[in-house]
This record gives sequence, C-alpha cells and structure tokens, in this order.
Amino acid sequence: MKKNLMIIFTLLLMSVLVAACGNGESDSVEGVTEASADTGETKKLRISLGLNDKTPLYKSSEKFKELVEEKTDSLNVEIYHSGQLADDRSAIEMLQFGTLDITIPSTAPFTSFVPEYGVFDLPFTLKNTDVVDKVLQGKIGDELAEKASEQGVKQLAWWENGFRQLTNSKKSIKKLDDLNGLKVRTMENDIHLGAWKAMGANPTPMAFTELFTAMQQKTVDGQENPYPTILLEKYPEVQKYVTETNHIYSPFIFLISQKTWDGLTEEQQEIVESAALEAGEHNRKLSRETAASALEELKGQMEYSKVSDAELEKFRGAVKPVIEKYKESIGQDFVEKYLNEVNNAE
Ligand code: TK8
Repeated sequence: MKKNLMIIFTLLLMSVLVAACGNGESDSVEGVTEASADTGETKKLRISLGLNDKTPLYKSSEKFKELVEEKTDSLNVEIYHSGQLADDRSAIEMLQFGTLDITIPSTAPFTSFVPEYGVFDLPFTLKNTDVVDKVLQGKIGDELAEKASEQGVKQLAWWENGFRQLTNSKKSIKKLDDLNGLKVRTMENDIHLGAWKAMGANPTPMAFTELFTAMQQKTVDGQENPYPTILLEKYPEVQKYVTETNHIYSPFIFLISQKTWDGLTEEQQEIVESAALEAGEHNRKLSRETAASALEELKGQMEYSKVSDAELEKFRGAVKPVIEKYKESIGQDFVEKYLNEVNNAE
C-alpha cells in the first residue's frame, strides 16, 4: 500500500514538473495552438516524409514551404524526410494524436484507416496519367477526401507517387511464370499481398523505412515502386533487374492533422490549403518529368525488361479473383462508382 502511494506521488510530481518545464515554443498541437493564438508567435508545421531529399516528394514539399512562408510569417514549415520521424502508417497515427502536423503517404497504408482508398490498389485499373487526373480531380477524389476527415485527418490535395514497376536481384522478368516464388516486398496492404500471391510470387508486407536494408540483406528478392523512387533511393546498388509493369498507380495524399487544422486561423487555413494544391500541381509535373528521365538513367544502371501486352493479359487474369474478393471490403458500390469514373475518363 505504502509503496503504491509512493509510486502515485512520484508520477504526479513528474507530470507537474513536465508541465512546468514546457519549452515556450511547444511542438505538440495543444501547446502551439494556445501559444500562437494568444501571442502571435510563429507556428511550426512539421511534415513527415518517407522518401529522401532527392525525390519529387521532397522538392514539392519545399515548394509548399516556400508558398506558405512567402504568404505569412506566422507559419514556419519544417520538413523531415527519409522516415526520420515515422513510416507512413505511424505518421498517420501521429496526425490523429496531434503529435505531428502533416504527412504525405501513399494511399495503400491508409486503407486500414479508410478502406475506400483501396480502389487504387486494384491492379491494372488506371492506365495513364490523363485518366488518373480526371478521376482524382473528379467526384471520386472529393468523396474520398470527405471520408478521410472521419479519421481525424484532413486531405488537402492529391500528390503523385506514380506508376509502380518491379525490381529484383534474381532474374529478368518477362512472363508471369518468372514471378514464381520471387520474394517481393509489398506495402502494408492486403490487396497488394493478395495480388502478388495470385501472380505466383512470395510477397512480404513491410514499411518503406525497412525496405533498403531488406534488399541489401536479401531478406527480399525484389520490390515495386515508381521509377523516381527506384533511381533516387539508389536501388541499383541492391537490385539488378527492373521490369516495366505499370501494375498500379499510387497517389500520394497530402494529409494534415484535424487538430492542427482546427488550431489555425481562417487566413492560415486558406494559405495552407492553396499551397498544398499548388504544390500538388508542381509535384505531378515534376514526378512525371522525373519518371521519364529516371527510366533512361536506370536503363544504363540495371537490366531493363518490359512485359509485353499479351503477357500482361495473363497478369491481369491472375489478379481478377483478387479484385473480385476485395470489392466487398472496399465497398461494392464505391468500387462500381470508381470503375465507372475510370471508364468514363478513358
Ligand atoms: C514512402 C512510401 C513509398 C511507397 C512504398 O513513405 O511504401 O513503397 O511507394 O513511396 O509511401
């Protein structure tokens, strides 16, 4: 009994001390909101990114910072790249808790928060960037952003990760059978796992922050990402073969913590939202230019192959049951609506 009282007393003492020692310019939301609303201090907005500072994602985040800070000196944007603060999933959770302000993850890990974003994980659905732009900038894009706000985060814009391609250290991939038993890292997403299994590979879900080491240590044979990531994250150092499959188009989503958003003045909200949208345009343009130039560079550093259209039909055939299976968990009606939008956009 006496011992328990001592423990409770110590804990109480510690939390009083922590509260008393606050650093004036706090970086948890409550601190920031209270301090700046009253004192007009500069608010710090911290962005967590999974990719490094050579990538279009980082460059466009710098553009966002520039746009915000040129419009007001009441906001200061800090960018943390290469998963320094967190991987995609943990960063989303930190937004929900209010211990981080902004993150720009792929949609695949976000499906465990909002299943409808799983439409982007249905393989071979989006064929080119024209269709992508029409669908994302249309009703479907708005409806998804609406659903995100039910999870304590606000989606301000669509950014671009890109069309995903396969790399591996074992062999050149030209046909479906070449995938047999290949240990492929996937994002933490059941549909990706199901699709690679259905195509004969041996998939492993893994956070992006662990991927390079896993390839280096040959825990996995391969992975799939857009060309800019393959080149700028230095995958040719640990992968020999690159195969053009365009099997999935991955959007990035610009997410801000609802707590952070609520702590901003209306003027600051307008500045942040328009900067996220404008930097999103910058990001799409830069990602597409980089995808084209990265492919040319990679052809000089890796053994490149492209799966023929005829062979891709077999890939599509193999994943069909997976698409049917996951329509339910995503939401049958929403998938139908999405596929209609895609067809109309083609
Ligand atoms: C970076 C990830 C990455 C994604 C993946 O945080 O995990 O392979 O393509 O871009 O979002």
